[in-house]
Amino acid sequence: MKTVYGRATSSNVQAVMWCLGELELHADRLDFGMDFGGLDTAEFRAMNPNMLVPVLRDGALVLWESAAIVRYLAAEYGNDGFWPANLAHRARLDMWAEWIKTTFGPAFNGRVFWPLLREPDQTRDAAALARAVAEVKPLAERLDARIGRGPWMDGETFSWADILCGYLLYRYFTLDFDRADTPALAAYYDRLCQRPMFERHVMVSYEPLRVRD
Ligand SMILES: N[C@@H](CCC(=O)N[C@@H](CS)C(=O)NCC(=O)O)C(=O)O
Repeated sequence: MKTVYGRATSSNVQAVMWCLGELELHADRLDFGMDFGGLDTAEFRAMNPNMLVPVLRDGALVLWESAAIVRYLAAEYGNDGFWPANLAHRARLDMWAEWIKTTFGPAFNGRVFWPLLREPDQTRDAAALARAVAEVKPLAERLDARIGRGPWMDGETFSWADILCGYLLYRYFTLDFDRADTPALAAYYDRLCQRPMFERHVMVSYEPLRVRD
């Protein structure tokens, strides 16, 4: 019995739900966070003292941090293609997953996506946003070069690394901002869009998150 605590509009919840879907694992997802609330309770804090989603409950095991959850699911339930047993092989993929989480994610999601969506035009720091947009470009170009012909991060095999590298790309490619020219990344995103579990769990409208002027 698996439960995911977290609203469907959270990109981190989306990564976990997408991973569960790819592994054909069922989980009940409960709406927690933002307008749904529920994070500042003793019960929730006992699961995640950070009061953030997602949280996964898998039997007696309770986990937070989306990337850690995805790695757990991949290791516990994935085959050798989804979660390569060879450590060096896996680490070469994992460094990109980590780079997305620590470098690309904060640069795009933190400094471009959220200001564009949540800060009213009148109060948004336009210069900071322009700098952030410029800073994302070389990062996207780096990812574009890494993906190359793909089709997946691990060549012919779709793996957990595609989830951790791909979960922000719906936002990245649908948000109205000045993107770098990245044909390989765009083709990779198109391939992700063909995956039913990406469509179901990641291609979720972020309009409910927008603050209107
Ligand atoms: N590093 C954490 C970040 C978790 C996080 O920031 N979660 C956000 C949603 S994406 C959250 O809980 N925000 C508060 C809310 O939704 O009310 C992870 O990857 O799980």
